[in-house]
Amino acid sequence: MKWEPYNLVKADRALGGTLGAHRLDLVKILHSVPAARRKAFFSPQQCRSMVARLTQLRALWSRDYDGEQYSFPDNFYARANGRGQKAYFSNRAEANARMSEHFPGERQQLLAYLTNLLPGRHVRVRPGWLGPAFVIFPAGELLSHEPGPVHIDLEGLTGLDLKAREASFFSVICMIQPAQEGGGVRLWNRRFGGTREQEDEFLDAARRAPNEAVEVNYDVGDFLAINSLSPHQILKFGGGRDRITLNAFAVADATSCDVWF
Ligand SMILES: O=C(O)CCC(=O)C(=O)O
Ligand SMILES: [Fe+2]
Repeated sequence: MKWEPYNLVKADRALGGTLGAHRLDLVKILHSVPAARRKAFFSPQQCRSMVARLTQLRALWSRDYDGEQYSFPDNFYARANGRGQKAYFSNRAEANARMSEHFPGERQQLLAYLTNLLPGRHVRVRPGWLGPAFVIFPAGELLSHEPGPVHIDLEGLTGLDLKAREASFFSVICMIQPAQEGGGVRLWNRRFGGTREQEDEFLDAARRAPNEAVEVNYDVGDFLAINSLSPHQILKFGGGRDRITLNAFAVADATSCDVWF
């Protein structure tokens, strides 16, 4: 019943390769285990530097869910669940330009790593969308009182045949500034295979089986990829430090992988 996230570093070493040398296939991995991780993908110095730049850009953060969380430069699912998607798409070119201006190396590093983990596929920012972006959960806000909702990541998958493409959707989280206490993620080893109408029922069943879930903690710089169709939940956190991640969603088929946030 209990499982552990797939260890990308260990697997790569076992294959005798330099990390991510076109030997591992993230899509296949996430078919058999709901999550894969690489510890310290970004160095502590890189993370400190990103936090410093983000802090300077504070005035440009997007306020999502009434201030429960923020994003830089933007967040599709927050728009889709809140103020509407139109602003996301009209803001998209400027948002991508902001990421390229302020975080060019980090964005590239993440896309390059995904390319290594997805042999045979062309990895790109989904045309017309924003690429990887930051999410900030402020200390003392909602997540300090209660965990986030149990959910799967279906936003942005409109029009795709979920059943046929199962397990080729994944969500990437890079921990840039962990919370002082807690703030990990709880994951269930289940995959949604139904239609959107069955989503609530599926999530209720996961909520009723808390003993099945595994908790994954983050250290600074950690990379975690999760199957977007496996239920997950951010755990509450304490302390006076904001929880900051660099995130992306992805859809992959045999030849391509489109990434957005
Ligand atoms: O920040 C995390 O640990 C998970 C984020 C998440 O669930 C999401 O972005 O959909
Ligand atoms: Fe999620």
